[in-house]
Amino acid sequence: MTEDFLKISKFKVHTAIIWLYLANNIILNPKLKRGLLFVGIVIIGCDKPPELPTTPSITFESVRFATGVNGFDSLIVVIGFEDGNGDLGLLGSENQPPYHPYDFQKNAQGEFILFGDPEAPSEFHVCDFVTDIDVTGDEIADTAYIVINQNSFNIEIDFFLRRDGAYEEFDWRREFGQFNCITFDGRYPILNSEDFERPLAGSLSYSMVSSGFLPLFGNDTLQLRIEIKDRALNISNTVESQDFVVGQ
Ligand SMILES: [Ca+2]
Repeated sequence: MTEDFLKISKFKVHTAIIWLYLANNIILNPKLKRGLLFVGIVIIGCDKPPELPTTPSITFESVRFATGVNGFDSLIVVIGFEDGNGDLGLLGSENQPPYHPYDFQKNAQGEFILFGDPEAPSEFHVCDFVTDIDVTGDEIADTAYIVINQNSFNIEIDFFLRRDGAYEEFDWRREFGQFNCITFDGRYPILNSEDFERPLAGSLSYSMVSSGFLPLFGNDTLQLRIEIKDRALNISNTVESQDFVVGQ
């Protein structure tokens, strides 16, 4: 939080601590076990608004690996955030545009593209297709080509492996897409506790649970890159974690 913000926060300040378990929207590889995203938030909101941009801005605070029971380990990242109009957070039930999960892809004739069509990826990845759906109306189950709508998430977490001094992205969706569509992109909940726009600032703790961190990464050097969106789809700056090793 900036010094200016602290000065302004002499106005009536609401502080709330909310701990929420969110049903995640991750489809985890069964071998990696299913987990929950755990989001903890400390919010400071002001009725008399400081002049903050309406696009969210974030800072990296910490990342921590914690071993759990039965192999369910946690990677907990904490970021600081501020947003001038506080339109932060999505409900899990908000699946209407622009927050819908994916877009069907259509060809030049406006027809749905199905698996096997020349316009579709030739290799099957779960992230690229919806199966058992009758999109053509002929009562035949289709496998239709889709593109995931990144606006269905309001927090994006990208994993990078450091190898030979360079960072390479570890793309969960591509690594396991032949089996399951895995991502640690997700949703944090509505943060504004009042029914009017106001500046918000605070910390957001985002926990990713998986039994795959140690087997996949062991002594590799990892870095996370994180960004968030507000409800108007304004995208924050991207922050980077420090390098860390889950196996140490
Ligand atoms: Ca905003």
